[in-house]
Amino acid sequence: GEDERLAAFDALIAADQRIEPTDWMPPAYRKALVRQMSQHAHSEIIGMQPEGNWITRAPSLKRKAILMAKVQDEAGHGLYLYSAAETLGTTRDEMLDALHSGKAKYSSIFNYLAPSWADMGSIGWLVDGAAIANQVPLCRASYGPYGRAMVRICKEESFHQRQGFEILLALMNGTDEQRAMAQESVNRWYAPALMMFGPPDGESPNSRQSMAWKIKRFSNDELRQRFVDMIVPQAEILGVTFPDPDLRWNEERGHHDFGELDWDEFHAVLRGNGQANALRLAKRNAAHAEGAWVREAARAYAERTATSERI
Ligand code: FAQ
Repeated sequence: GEDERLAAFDALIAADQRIEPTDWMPPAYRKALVRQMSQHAHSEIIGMQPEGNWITRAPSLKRKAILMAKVQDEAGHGLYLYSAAETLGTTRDEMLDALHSGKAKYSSIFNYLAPSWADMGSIGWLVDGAAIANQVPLCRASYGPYGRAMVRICKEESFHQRQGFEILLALMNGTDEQRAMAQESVNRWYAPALMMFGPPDGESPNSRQSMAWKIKRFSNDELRQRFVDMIVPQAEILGVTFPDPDLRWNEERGHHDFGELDWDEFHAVLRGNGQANALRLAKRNAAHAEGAWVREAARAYAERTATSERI
């Protein structure tokens, strides 16, 4: 009966075993996963835009090739995540409709504009850096298909972060103007990157249950702290500073203290009032419409191969 199935599920979670698509799971667990995984997939797909926009203007053939590979990786991450979410019984069309109609959330970070080349460095270093800090623990998420998708995604993110750091390092070793460009960009991305981890623990309605289910392994604030501790020494190597007068090492805590973030801005971005919400959604909808012929062709091919033995 229901009680036995719930007990079996709880026992799997308690034993740090994985829940697989064919296992029974509480409807709320399924719903929480669809929510997080679809938002995550959307973030990867929308996240292609700020960098995709720079491919034609990358300053060298090498930078162009790297950027193309990175944006392509992001498309791949979105596809693994949509596939993993589909194992929970939601369809790709349902998820995409929610994105295209503006109903679905995706990461706040992609609603900021990326007007300078140095932003390609900051996105790689800080945005992918935050993504890694958040996603490495997700490799151990209790839902099998999600955790397994995260393993490969994290490997690729790690390459992405290094390439971003290397863009900034090149600029910081360049002219005064290039150094200023790097610093100006870091100034803009620092706080939004910290907000990627989500609201403070006291205002995070989903955290407690997600941690009990071992979807999340650490709280938003724990991961944000870990990220700050990671990037401060990296900033020193680069020679950039962060725009936070309260940022300093706290010997007693063994961590860096940092200033309060502007959560009003975060909520405004989530409500659709960020710099680029409308732009991102319009571009995504246009890309989907322009891709209609590809979906049609794929469907026709699938139908044909289903009714013939061999093409
Ligand atoms: N933006 O109760 P919590 C990438 C929402 S990395 C927008 O704390 P939870 C790589 C949250 O959904 C970015 N919304 O929620 C890349 C919830 O609303 P809901 C993607 C946010 O789930 C790099 C409400 O606020 N990574 O794409 C944000 O326990 C470069 C209350 O929050 C992931 O999605 C936010 N920043 O914790 C690609 C990682 N924060 O759903 C291209 C997986 C919170 O109840 C270029 N996700 N909200 O309506 C997670 O780890 C979690 O979902 C959190 C939020 C940590 C994001």
